[in-house]
Amino acid sequence: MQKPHRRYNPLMDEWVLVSPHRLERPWQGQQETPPADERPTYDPACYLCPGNRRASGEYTPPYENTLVFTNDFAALLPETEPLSPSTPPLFRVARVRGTCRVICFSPRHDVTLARMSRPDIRHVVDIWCEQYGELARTYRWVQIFENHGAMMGASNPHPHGQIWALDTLPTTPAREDRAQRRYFDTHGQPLLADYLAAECAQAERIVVENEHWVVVVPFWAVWPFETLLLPRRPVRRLPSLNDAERDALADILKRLLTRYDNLFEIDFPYSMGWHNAPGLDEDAPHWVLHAHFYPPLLRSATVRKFLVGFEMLGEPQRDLTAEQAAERLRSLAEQHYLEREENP
Ligand code: H2U
Ligand code: ZN
Repeated sequence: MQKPHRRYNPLMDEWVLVSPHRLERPWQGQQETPPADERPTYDPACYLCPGNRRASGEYTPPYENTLVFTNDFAALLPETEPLSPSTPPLFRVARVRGTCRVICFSPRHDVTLARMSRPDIRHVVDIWCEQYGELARTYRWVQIFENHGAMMGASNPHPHGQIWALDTLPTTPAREDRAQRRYFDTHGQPLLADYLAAECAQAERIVVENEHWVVVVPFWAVWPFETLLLPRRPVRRLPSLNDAERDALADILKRLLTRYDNLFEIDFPYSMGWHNAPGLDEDAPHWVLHAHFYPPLLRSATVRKFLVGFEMLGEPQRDLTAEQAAERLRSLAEQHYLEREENP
C-alpha cells in the first residue's frame, strides 16, 4: 500500500491517514539537538541523585535500586473541594482527586533503561507492579509512564518515570475501555487478544518477541516508530504478572529500547506508559494489559514528527507505513551501539 489510505484504530475508535510517499519531501524545518551521551554517574545538582536536596527542600534519600516519592509539584491532590452540582451545561466542571509520584529507576545518574542490566530493569518492573497494586486500591486509574529525553519534555536526564493516579478514567483510557468492551460484547474475546493472534499470524509488524511478550508497530500507528507491547497471556493488570513474565518483561524492554537507541545511534526519546484494566475490583474480561511507546523522531536524530495542521484539525497522519517502521526496527542489532567493540 504505497498510495494514501486510511487505517482504523479499533482500540481508540478513530482513523489515521497514511501517506507513505510523503517521506521524500525536503526538510528545511526545525532540527533537534541530539542528546549528549556523556553524563556523570553522580550529579550534585540533580534532584534525583541519592542524598541530594530537591526543589521542595526535601532530601532524596540514599537508595539502592529504585526510589518512589510523592511528586513535589503534583498535578493531582488527594483532597479537593466538592463542587456545586448545578454547573451550566456549557461550563461543566468535575471534581477530581488523585496523587502523583516520581519513580527513580536507578541511583546512577548516567544510565537509561536501555543500558541497565536485566536484573536492574526487573527492579523497575517490580516497582511498577507494586505501585499499581497499592494505588489502584484507592484510585480507579493509575497511569504509570516515562517521558524519556528532553525532546519529550523530561525535566531531568536521571532515569525516572512518573505515576499519576486519579479517581476517574481520563479521556484516552475511557475510549479504550469503551472500544474493548464493545468488541468483547460482540466477539466474546478481548480485542487485544484477537489482535495479538492476528499480528502473530501476519508477522510483518512484529519488532521483537520472547516467550511471554510481543512488540508490534500497531497497524494503526500514528507516531513514526510507535510500538505496542502485549503479553501473550491476556492478563489485565500488572500485579497479575508472574515471576517468569516479569523477567521476560525486563528482557523485552531491554531489547526494544536498545533497538530504539540503535536506530539513529542516540539516546532515543519517547513517552511510554501502561494501560491496565481500570479499578482493581472491577470485572474487566474485555481488557488486556498493554504498554504504548510513542517516540517523536521521524527520519534522523534531529528531525521529529509534528502533529500539527491537518492532524490537529482533521485526523492523525503518518508518512512511513507501520510495516516499513517494523522492518527498520527489526533489522537492527540488539547490542547497544555504545557497547560495541569499536566504541568501548
Ligand atoms: P519529568 O522529567 O517527566 O517532568 O518528571 C520529573 C518530575 O519530578 C516532575 O513531574 C518532579 C516534577 O514535578 N519534581 C519533584 O517532584 N521534585 C523536584 O525537586 C523537582 C522535580
Ligand atoms: Zn541524578
